[in-house]
Order: sequence, then C-alpha cells, then structure tokens
Amino acid sequence: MLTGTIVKGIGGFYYVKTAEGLIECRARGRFRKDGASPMVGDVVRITITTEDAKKGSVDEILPRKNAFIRPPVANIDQLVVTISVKNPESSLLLADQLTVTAEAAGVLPVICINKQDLDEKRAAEIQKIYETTGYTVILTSAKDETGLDGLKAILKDKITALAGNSGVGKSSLLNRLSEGFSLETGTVSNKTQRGRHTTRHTELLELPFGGYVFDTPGFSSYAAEGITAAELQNFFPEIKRVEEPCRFVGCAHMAEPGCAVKEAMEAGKITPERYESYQALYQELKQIKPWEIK
Ligand SMILES: Nc1nc2c(ncn2[C@@H]2O[C@H](COP(=O)(O)OP(=O)(O)OP(=O)(O)O)[C@@H](O)[C@H]2O)c(=O)[nH]1
Ligand SMILES: [Mg+2]
Ligand SMILES: [Zn+2]
Repeated sequence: MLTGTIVKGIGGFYYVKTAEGLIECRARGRFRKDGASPMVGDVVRITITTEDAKKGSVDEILPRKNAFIRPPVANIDQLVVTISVKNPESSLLLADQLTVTAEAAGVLPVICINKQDLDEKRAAEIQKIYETTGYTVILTSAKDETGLDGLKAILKDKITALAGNSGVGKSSLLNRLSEGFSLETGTVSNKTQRGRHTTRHTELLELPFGGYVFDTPGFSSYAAEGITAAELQNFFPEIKRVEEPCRFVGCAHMAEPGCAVKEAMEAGKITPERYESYQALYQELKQIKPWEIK
C-alpha cells in the first residue's frame, strides 16, 4: 500500500503523487456510494493495479484538515483571494465571499490585487479597503512582474490555493513563479469583460522554493458554505473587533437603530465596501433554510 497526494482529477481519474512517482488512479466504487469522493489535495492510500506500476486505485482518503467546494480543494494552509484591478472589473463581493469561506473553515485569507499595471490608482484604493481587515494585502502584476517577491514570501513552505474569478490572472501569476510551470492562460473578452474559464481543473503544483500551490478554476460566485446569517459577522474580522455593544442584543447590523457596527463604519473603522458585502451576504444567507445548511 502506498500513500500519496492527489494533484489533479480529470474525468474519474485521479493523479496521485507518491514516492514511486505519479500514479493514475481510479476511485474504488464505494467512494461514490459514500458521497465522499476524492478531492485534489487529499492524502490517500492507493494500491498499484498494473504490472508497470503506473496505475492504481484510491482505497482510502486520510482525514482532511479542511475541504472546500468552491474552489474544490482540500488540506490547505491559506487561501490567496485574487482580485483584478480591471479586465475583468474587480468584484469585491466575490472576493468577500472567498474571505468568508476561508474564515469559516479556519483558514487565513491573503489578498492579492493583480493587474496593478492597468490602474495604479484603483489598485491603491482596493488595497486601502482591505487594510482595514488586517489581512495581508499584496499588489502584483503578472505582466510587469511586480510584487512577485511578496507573493513568493507568502507561498513559501505553505500549501496555498489561489482563488478568484475567471480572468483575474491566477494562472499567469503562477507561471511567473517557476520556469517549470506552463499553465494555460486565457484572455478576457473585450465585450463582456469576463474571463473565459481557461483553467478547468484544480491542479496542485510544487513550488521550486518550497511549498505547494493550487491553481483553481474561476467561478462567478462562491456562496459561503455551511454557515448561517447569524454567524456571518464572525467571519469579518473588522466587525468582530467592534467592542461597543449594539443597542439590541442579537443585532444583525443591517439597519437597526443604535448599531455599533454601523457607527464603526461611519468612524472609518469598517469600509463601506466591506459593510456592503456583509449586508449582501447576510441577505443571501437569510434565504437559506436551516435544513439546507450542511
Ligand atoms: N495587464 C495585465 N494582464 C494580465 C495580468 N495577469 C494576467 N493578465 C492577463 O489576463 C488574462 C487572464 O489570465 P489568466 O491567468 O488566464 O486568468 P485566470 O485567473 O487563471 O483565469 P481562469 O483560469 O479562467 O479562472 C490573460 O490574457 C493574461 O495575460 C496582469 O498583471 N496585467
Ligand atoms: Mg487559470
Ligand atoms: Zn449592530
């Protein structure tokens, strides 16, 4: 029996990196029945099934540290939330769906503002918005190769997933980090200002300077999974830091009178953009019935 890590999964095949090399595996039937199918990032036990020792079967998934549906990854140390300054237009709501998803799983988000070359001023504005969260914020340009040392320092010796909507430049950034990477990159449509969903499958890559990184496909939404509207405030660090109590116990910080969170926003401790994301996500989570929460 061999142990390894799933680095890619395509069409029912899982590519498992082991001490004996890369083995193409099928999952055993019972995974499908249990509903716990293997994910990229899973540490698994496999059995070799062919004489040339190139193929095998996944027999067991070892306990996960964490697992996400969007992006579809398991066992990460941190999530790099990638935002583009423009082309495609920066979607802070999408970014905040990701920071909340990470926080809810106990994973630290890092904010990467890419395509800095396209609009320095807007890049600085987005940087300011995220500085109030306390998260590490970096500015990059995969085109001009700026900010890459900062990105490397964040990725070094950790297991990181790069996430963000299609076209923000996740694969382009990774291609700049190693001579050995040749990830496919796409274009952004001039007409719709959308990426083309170039990366179709999550892939786990080994960094030449230590650590591992997942390139993931971009999605148009990252619905925060498995949390309730009432819990949402715990996943906005700048809201959690508000010490003054609201007038009403159990205040949802939506539009109640005497809301300390609203006051903190007016005092500049929370940005209007993040507060807006909180409110939009709260509304969204409120629609979910309790029995729909996993
Ligand atoms: N100007 C500029 N263009 C960039 C930068 N980074 C990426 N691009 C361009 O943006 C487009 C999309 O880049 P990708 O790396 O494919 O984006 P992605 O996030 O991997 O997208 P998906 O795989 O579809 O999720 C390509 O045309 C890149 O050349 C940057 O820093 N500046
Ligand atoms: Mg990509
Ligand atoms: Zn309140």
